Order: sequence, then C-alpha cells, then structure tokens
Amino acid sequence: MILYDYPSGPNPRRVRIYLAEKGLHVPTETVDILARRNRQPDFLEKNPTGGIPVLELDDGSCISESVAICRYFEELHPDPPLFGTGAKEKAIVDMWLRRVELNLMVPIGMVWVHGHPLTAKLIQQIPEAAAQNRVRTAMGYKLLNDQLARHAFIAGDTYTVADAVALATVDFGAGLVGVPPDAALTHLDRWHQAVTARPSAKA
Ligand SMILES: N[C@@H](CCC(=O)N[C@@H](CS)C(=O)NCC(=O)O)C(=O)O
Repeated sequence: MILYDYPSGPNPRRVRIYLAEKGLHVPTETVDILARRNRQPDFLEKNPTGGIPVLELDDGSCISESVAICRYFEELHPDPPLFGTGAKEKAIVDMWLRRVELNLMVPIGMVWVHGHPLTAKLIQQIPEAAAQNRVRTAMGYKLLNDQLARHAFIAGDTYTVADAVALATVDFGAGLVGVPPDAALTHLDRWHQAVTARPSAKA
C-alpha cells in the first residue's frame, strides 16, 4: 500500500491528520505537483482527475478523494470512531463534511485559482470570481463559527474527520491563499487553537 502525497496540499493533509488521529502509519510517496507529475499519463491511470492524495492498494487498485481514503481506513480500523457511531451521528458527520467542502473548500479553491499569483500561469484568471469567492469564504467561516458557538467540534462534542478536513481547509485559506477568518469569529478561533494543539495537526 502506498499513499501518494504532497506536503503543502490541503487535501493530502486531511488524510495525514486523520491517520495521525487513528494512530495509523501508511508509507507515502511525494508526487511533484509543481512539475505536473500528477498529470502524466501513468498517474492519470491511477486517478483520472489527477488530484492528490491517491491510495494505491497492494492489488493495484487506487482510491482517490481524501474523504473516501479516510472512509476506507475507518472500515478497517473502526476505533477510535472518527466518522460517528449510529445512524444519526454518522449522518451529522457526513453533513458537516459536505458543508465544509461546499461552503469553505470550494470558495477558498476558487480564490486560489482565480486570485493567486502562483496559479496565474495555469488558467485565465477571472478577478470577479476571486472577489465573489472571498465573500463566500467569509460566509463559510461564519457557518463554522456559529456551529462552534454551540459545540466543541465541527460535528458536535467529539473530534471527528470533519475537524481534520476543516483544519486543513482553514489553514490553507489563512496561509497560502491569504483569506484568513475574521478575528471577530472567536468560536472558530477557540476551535482552531484546540485542534492545532493536538499532535495530529503537525501531520
Ligand atoms: N477532491 C479531491 C481534491 C484533490 C486535489 O485537488 N488535490 C490537489 C492538492 S491539495 C492537487 O492535486 N492539485 C494539483 C492538480 O490538480 O493538478 C480530494 O479531496 O482529494
């Protein structure tokens, strides 16, 4: 088994944080995204979208999409449960995973693609798309802040995979992309400090 990884990418970091929380060790290989190694035909055989991370199993089959990779490990190693237990909790974790993806990761990704000098060579940037998605990013942060006003973690009162995904997303937005949460979002800040203090955040 091998996990194709890229150290500064938010999507592979989701998986690394998750694995650290589970206490699992998986061999990794760095794929040079900047050299477009992930866009070569042999890599596109493993994942036709070209995205990292990809988990290659010993039988040669490949699983891509960061959350799907985490789910695979959850089935094999259910303890500690990070996708919830029981119908209701599992659905709530899934709900927050979707909310973080659609309301925060997507707009941050759009600001990255349409508003950052590092991506300017890759596509024809549309400045209005970056501006609109800065607003959507702020709304996504507020969505999390409102939830964290009532709960310790993203999907409720225990740490779940939604926290791993949200931490990687917030750090990407606040760091490389340059769209940090507003300082007035104190509940999000309290959560961020708490999850950053966990050893898994170093992954
Ligand atoms: N939805 C995918 C996104 C994968 C993705 O876009 N990964 C980025 C790194 S964070 C990547 O490979 N970017 C380079 C490229 O697409 O060429 C996931 O959750 O794994």
